[in-house]
Amino acid sequence: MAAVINSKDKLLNLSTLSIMGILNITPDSFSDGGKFAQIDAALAQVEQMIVDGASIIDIGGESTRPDAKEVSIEDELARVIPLLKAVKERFNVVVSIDTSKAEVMGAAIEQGADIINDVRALQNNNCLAVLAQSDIPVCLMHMQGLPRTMQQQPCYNDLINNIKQFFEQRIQACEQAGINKQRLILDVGFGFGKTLAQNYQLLANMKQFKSFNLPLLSGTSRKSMIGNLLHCDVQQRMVGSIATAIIAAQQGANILRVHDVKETMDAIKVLQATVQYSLLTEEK
Ligand code: 7PJ
Repeated sequence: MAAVINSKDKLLNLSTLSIMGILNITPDSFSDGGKFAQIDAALAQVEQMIVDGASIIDIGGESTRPDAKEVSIEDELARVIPLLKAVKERFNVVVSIDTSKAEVMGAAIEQGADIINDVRALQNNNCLAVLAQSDIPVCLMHMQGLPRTMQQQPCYNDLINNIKQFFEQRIQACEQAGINKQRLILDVGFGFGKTLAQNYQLLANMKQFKSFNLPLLSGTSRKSMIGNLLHCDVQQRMVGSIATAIIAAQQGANILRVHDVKETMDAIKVLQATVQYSLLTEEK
């Protein structure tokens, strides 16, 4: 297992769990009028997430909700790059950029991004080539279909093995393009072309993906797999999200991508204390 992943000057120690805090940027956040105020608000959110225990900040400028409009390259660059620059100037934190566009990846790498997080696993044009030019880690996420239609009829003949096959193919494509396997992080992609049952089947079986000997990222925070189970809207999903985070951690997840950093960290500390103090008991 790659316990330590090297991202330029920073070492992310993945033998313990890392919390990746999600930085919300709303589509109209960066309309000219509000630009500086919005960046200030985002920086305040980043600072709070760092204080609360996040070691990675995930910045994304494209919504992958089924009803979301496509975002142009120009708009995505305008949303992400100034914020990335501002965060890198102000904080010494690992910054991940959630994008599927090669142009955004390239610009982000130039501006000091530490991780590229791609829900399309570098399948879009030129993404492999852009990443091959750098040496930063990349998260490859599994998605069946595309955001607009992915939830219509998710279909697998063998959920776990189909996703394993996808990872095998993407790892191979990366290696062929010149991206070392040791740079890769895997993510089963909760909510991306999966039914409620399939999402929970994946959560229960996350350990199986440890067979790749790569770090695993888990992103369940506030998703429909919680809302549809608990029949609650997005503001009421924190407790359910934390429950999934704990299960993912027990299943061997190395990075938890979450909105509620402080609350998730509290729950993780309880889990870690339990694991640590369980060693005081000798097995009979
Ligand atoms: C994920 C993501 C995820 C990774 C989003 C949302 C949708 N990146 N970006 N994994 N989800 N790696 O947060 O609800 O699950 S956007």
